[in-house]
Amino acid sequence: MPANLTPEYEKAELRYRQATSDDERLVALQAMLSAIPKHKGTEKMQADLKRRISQLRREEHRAAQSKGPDPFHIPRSGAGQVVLVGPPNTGKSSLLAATTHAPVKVAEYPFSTVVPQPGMWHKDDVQIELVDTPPVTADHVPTGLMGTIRNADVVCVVVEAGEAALDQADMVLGVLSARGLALRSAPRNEVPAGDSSWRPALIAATKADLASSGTIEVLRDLYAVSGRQSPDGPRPGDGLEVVGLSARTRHGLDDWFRRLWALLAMIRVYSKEPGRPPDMHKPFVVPAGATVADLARQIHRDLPDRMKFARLWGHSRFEGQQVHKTEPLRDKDVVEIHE
Ligand SMILES: Nc1nc2c(ncn2[C@@H]2O[C@H](COP(=O)(O)OP(=O)(O)OP(=O)(O)O)[C@@H](O)[C@H]2O)c(=O)[nH]1
Ligand SMILES: [Mg+2]
Repeated sequence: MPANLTPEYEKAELRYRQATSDDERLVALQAMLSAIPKHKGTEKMQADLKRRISQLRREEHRAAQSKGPDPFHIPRSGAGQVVLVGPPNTGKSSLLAATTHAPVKVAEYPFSTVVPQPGMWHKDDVQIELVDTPPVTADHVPTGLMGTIRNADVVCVVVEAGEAALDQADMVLGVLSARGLALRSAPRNEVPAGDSSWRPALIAATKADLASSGTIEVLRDLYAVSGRQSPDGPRPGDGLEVVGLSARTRHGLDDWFRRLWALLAMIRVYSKEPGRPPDMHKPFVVPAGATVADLARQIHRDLPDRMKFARLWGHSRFEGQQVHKTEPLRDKDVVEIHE
């Protein structure tokens, strides 16, 4: 080491050697550069310090860019997004594994899921998005999970059918209610725009293959849609449907889908060209209450203006009845639009 280095430089160099992160290394290198005596004898060292500083800056920049999006932000796709929320080990990931192709980790030990994982559940001719999440406990809600839950269209509380079911459900409902979120088994189209105080929801009691059927009935009685009567007035989960199911035997999965679909408040409508049979494999999925004009808009942006009338098969008085574009549609209607 050249003799003319200052104690200040040497201190900075010591900090560099003992640094445990790139951040600390960068700060130390900058301190070394500013403390080094500026003369011909240290020119090489100065150049070397500058090179190391710019290399570290480049690496930090690259790391910041590759950090990528927030894993707790799950963009919506499909007819609606359902987030599974529950205590550890209740079988949330197993439900995704049973219904989707998502790469989920199922394990005998608790806390096996650490970040949310979406998957598409294709059933009949429609699809809904399920989101598996890391578990919640009375003392811990993973950072970011409330955002995932609020962003979803429907919340499915996943508990184990059995003795612990009631405590598990109460814990989850309590944790959400403490953060300002109530759950109700009412369809999505009843949530007023901009209201984030409640979400459409239901309780799924899993591992029903291990439980006696009575336990699901007890839960159902307690959370019945008519409301739980308690001396303290309504509780956070009053008015919640309960569905019993098993990822292992697949019992109850169809019923679960049907109820989730009802909460999402979507309808499927089939389009048909004049003189041709309808395409019964690819429905248009529109919100409940949508009209013929809404369907037309989904087919082509200009179609609502161009269309003259439609013919309707399904809920109309007679098959092929001529209807106006303001006609509201029902699930499984077949519509033929005439320009
Ligand atoms: N008998 C039975 N076992 C199940 C069922 N569903 C899940 N299990 C078992 O329960 C354990 C936990 O399942 P997971 O799907 O990993 O549970 P999880 O809720 O995702 O757990 P965390 O991610 O830790 O919160 C595993 O050993 C599964 O095999 C079921 O329907 N029946
Ligand atoms: Mg899991």
